[in-house]
Amino acid sequence: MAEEALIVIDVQNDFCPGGSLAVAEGDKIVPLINEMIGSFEHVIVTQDWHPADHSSFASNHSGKQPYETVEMPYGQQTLWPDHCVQGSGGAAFHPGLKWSKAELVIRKGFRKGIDSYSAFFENDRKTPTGLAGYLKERGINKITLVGLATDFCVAYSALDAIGLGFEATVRLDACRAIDLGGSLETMLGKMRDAGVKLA
Ligand code: VGL
Ligand code: ZN
Repeated sequence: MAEEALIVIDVQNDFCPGGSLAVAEGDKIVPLINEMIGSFEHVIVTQDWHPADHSSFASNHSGKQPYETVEMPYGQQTLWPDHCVQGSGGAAFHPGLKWSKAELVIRKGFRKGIDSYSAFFENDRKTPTGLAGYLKERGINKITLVGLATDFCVAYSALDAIGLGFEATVRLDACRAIDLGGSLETMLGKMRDAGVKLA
């Protein structure tokens, strides 16, 4: 029988109003996500989890500002304000998120030299996080994604899920976007074209 999991992406203080990489209304989705957590048998949460010297932070590139891009060995990388530093309050889940039921916490972006938007692969698009193996071993072939941000970590995760043969639905009412230079429209189009269900 098809098993289904809810994947809650990066609902962390730094992505909510008051955080260092705040997504507008990032906190507004918490009550809906809590309701959804209650109705799924399998719940997995992801946590952006960077060392303080992470290469995705503009502060670690002299002369660079947040939202500029740099060329990394694995390709183009957007630079961000320092965010979700391992063990910091900003990296903690939003205090209202009822995530205790989660059977797995996937941490990503914990290696200095490489960022990871997707819950499945790091930004070299090759290094797996282990999530696909976990889902496959547990017989879970269908996922619903919610969280932050729609146009980065949620979209990259959904696209990788399809590429790996999972059925993927993004609940847009339980996501909010950064929308950097049209990134929301671009990523919604890519998800639609790839066969991600947008609900
Ligand atoms: C994210 C930018 C940098 C996200 C994480 O969760 O969408 N965006 N790190
Ligand atoms: Zn990050």
